[in-house]
Amino acid sequence: MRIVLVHPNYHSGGAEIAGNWPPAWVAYLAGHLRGAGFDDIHFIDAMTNNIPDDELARRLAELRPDVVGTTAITPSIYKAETVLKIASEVVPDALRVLGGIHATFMYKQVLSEAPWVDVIVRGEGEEIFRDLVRAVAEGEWLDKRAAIKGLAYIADDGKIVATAAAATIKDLDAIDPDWSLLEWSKYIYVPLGVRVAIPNMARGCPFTCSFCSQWKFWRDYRVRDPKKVVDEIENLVNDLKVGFFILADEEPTINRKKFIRFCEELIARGLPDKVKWGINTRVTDIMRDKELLKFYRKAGLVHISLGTEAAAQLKLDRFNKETKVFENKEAIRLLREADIFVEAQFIVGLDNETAQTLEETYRMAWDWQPDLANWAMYTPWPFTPLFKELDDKVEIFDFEKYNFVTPIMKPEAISRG
Ligand code: B12
Ligand code: SF4
Repeated sequence: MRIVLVHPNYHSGGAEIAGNWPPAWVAYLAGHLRGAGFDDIHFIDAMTNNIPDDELARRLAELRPDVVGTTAITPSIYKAETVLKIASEVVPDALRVLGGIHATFMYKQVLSEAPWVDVIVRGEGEEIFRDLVRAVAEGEWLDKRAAIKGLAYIADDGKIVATAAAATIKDLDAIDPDWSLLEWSKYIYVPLGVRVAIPNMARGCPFTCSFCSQWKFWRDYRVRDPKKVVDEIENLVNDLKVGFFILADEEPTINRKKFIRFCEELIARGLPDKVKWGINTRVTDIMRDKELLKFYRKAGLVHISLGTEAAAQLKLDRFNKETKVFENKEAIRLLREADIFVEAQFIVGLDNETAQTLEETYRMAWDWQPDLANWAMYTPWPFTPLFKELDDKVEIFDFEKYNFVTPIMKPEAISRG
């Protein structure tokens, strides 16, 4: 039973300037499959290796898989569909599987425009994919598919079927990721010149910011046992020579007790001398943990990306972001004082954006003095309530451009250049 996972060759600029990043989805799915007895797993990172379609076709034909799986965020959906189109041409007997956030919510559209996709895994992938692969191995895929939760596919009568949603994974500690499939010399974090990994400690987010896709995707908030996460990091450092990691988590700090345990465990094992790390988090957690910032730094935390989201309070309210402008400035000051590099994220280009609000945001960013200001174009994911609310203000429907770099909607008072 041979499984080939492919990361599609999509590029957008932005975060990629900091280096080549390893795909966590591959490590987590492969680890779980191995635990279930499937160990003939291969990985092709078409993104990092910039693999053209003809070369991908050649590699797939050579590997002759039974299952081909690929992933998609919204902007990479067409490239992911192409991966499976190529598979349908060169290894037509392999089952073609698509997972990830975009297809989870947009399965009807995806199956309509790419009917060669055999099945979509909706939501958190480990358990659903394991059940699916088992059914394929037993030769009972077609008979069993209606009974496997969390799938979408085109049934024999041509109708699109979505099976019941699968429960979220209750015991995240049962997942033992396998990072060994990756070609480690390729994943370098440019600012430090070291190998980089993206382990995942917490899934989900207890907040419901209206522009965000993540809380909807993972549903309930869960945190792994910090000791097990540090075991994983120790292996990444000692066996695979990783020198920097970011937690893949939306919100790693909201469970303060577990985050502190995580830091204590890193310190107890002497890891901060060998590996530095970064997280995304919220301003409110930084304010709550004022007294702990130096301790976090001692544990190796050197980079925090803050979802300040928008500098004007008006925008914050619109986003349901429970935070206040003055807190943003103070959080940045506290982090810099603790010697932690602060990246502040700003979203620009909302419908009420004007030349004046842009200027104000820029001045405020300058006043706050983060180490790095990250300017993202406001991007309404097509499956969020805000997308529907914006209605005809959304001008671009080519999802490949939904990458925070291209303006998707036109603010009323600004014209397209
Ligand atoms: C790490 C990361 C990156 C890394 C990517 C590393 C890599 N090679 O994968 C870097 C820094 C390069 C990056 C870049 C970008 N990113 Co990014 N990134 C993230 C981040 C922080 C974590 C993703 C992650 O690893 N999660 C952990 C894994 C385990 O979860 P997962 O990928 O969802 O996989 C699970 C399921 O989805 C499912 N699954 C996924 N794939 C498959 C496939 C199969 C076959 C199956 C069965 C199941 C399955 O099972 C997995 C296990 O449960 C998320 C935010 C977040 N906290 O999630 C944003 C996020 C994914 N990024 C996003 C975006 C928009 C981008 C950029 C376009 C931004 C930019 N311009 O820089 C680029 C695009 C780069 C590219 N070429 O694809 C958005 C996507 C939103 C959306 N609705 O599509 C997110 C959600 C951030 C956000 N604020 O909204 N990103
Ligand atoms: S806090 Fe962050 S991850 Fe959570 S819903 Fe808001 S933007 Fe999304």
